[in-house]
Amino acid sequence: MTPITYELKKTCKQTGARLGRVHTPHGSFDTPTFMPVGTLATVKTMSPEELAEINANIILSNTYHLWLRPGEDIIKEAGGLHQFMNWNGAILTDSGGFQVFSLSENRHITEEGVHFRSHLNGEKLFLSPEKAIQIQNALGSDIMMALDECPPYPAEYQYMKSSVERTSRWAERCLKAHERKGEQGLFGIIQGGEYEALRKQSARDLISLDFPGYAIGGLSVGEPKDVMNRVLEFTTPFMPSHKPRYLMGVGSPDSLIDGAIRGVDMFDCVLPTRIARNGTCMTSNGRLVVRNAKYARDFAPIDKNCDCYVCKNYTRAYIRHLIKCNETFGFRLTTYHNLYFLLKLMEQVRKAISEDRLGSFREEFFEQYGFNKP
Ligand code: PRF
Ligand code: ZN
Repeated sequence: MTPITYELKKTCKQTGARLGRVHTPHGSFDTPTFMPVGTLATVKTMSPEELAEINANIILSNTYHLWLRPGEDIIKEAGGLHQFMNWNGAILTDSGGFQVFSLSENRHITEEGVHFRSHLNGEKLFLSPEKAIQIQNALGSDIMMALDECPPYPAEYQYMKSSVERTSRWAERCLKAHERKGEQGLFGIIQGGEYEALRKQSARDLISLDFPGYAIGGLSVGEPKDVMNRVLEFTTPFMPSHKPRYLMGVGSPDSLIDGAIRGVDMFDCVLPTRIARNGTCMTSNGRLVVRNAKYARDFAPIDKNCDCYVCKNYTRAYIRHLIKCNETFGFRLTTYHNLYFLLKLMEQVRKAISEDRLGSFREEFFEQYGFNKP
């Protein structure tokens, strides 16, 4: 029934990381992969043609934002989100739960759903599991996400337990409300914070509902890196090996590698695109703040080891100048490079898995990126 399937190709003998392929109604993609974020039906500054050029094959968009603007009815009328934005690759939409918790004021959670005010005009709104699915059915994304609650870090065990239980009940309601089961896949989201027993309970509840894929939510919410790694280490073994595993909101190069090593297949994050618009680039030698004065007369590319369109044609000095002057083209260049860098990193990760050397790749990458420095 579900149009989303996962093929496990092999696991890395050195680390246990998974090499796989996910099939969707809008093409297939190799995993582990990174999904660029296109919140408002655009990956900021990038055309769909440019996304295709850097080998992005799945992007993420947001139910919450598209519901508020332009409204899912308009997107449905356009023929769905793919047609509306002219993107023919796969699209995953987040359910809106997390955005409501992070963006809106005066939110109030009940068993029915979450009451809150629009971050745009203060209008009173209500998002329920049924509503989140109705909007995503109208958008026509390939992968939809169930409505969940992502509690802040740290949260008390008792609060987290009742939250996990509600998220499970909401997941069941999402599944019941889903009206396009043959065309769109719905993923469940495992919560439970840092508590192993709750992650286990959450995974068990959701697995009994038989989703075509599972996400790990509630991480990268302010906890230290070693907590995230530990949670991943005990959570992924609770997840089925024949379905994709998606770690939500994670996109720093070190966390992508460390997540893959713990069995994660999909990641998304605004990090590469957001820092790009602030003049920060990801390079093989770590972050480079190209707006800094020291690059004013630096006519080298952003990353001498990068073979992207930007690094082949433009200098640090030029890009710095554009960004200092708030010129749109500057943001396009840094965004293009950062996304290229992360997608290329994931390609290197997949190659390392196929050759059973992801552990060695991690060591080399961390050394060069500067993560091993005290
Ligand atoms: N839930 C949902 N979306 C998310 C998260 C979550 O927990 C996170 C956590 N980092 C990012 N995006 N629905
Ligand atoms: Zn580059």
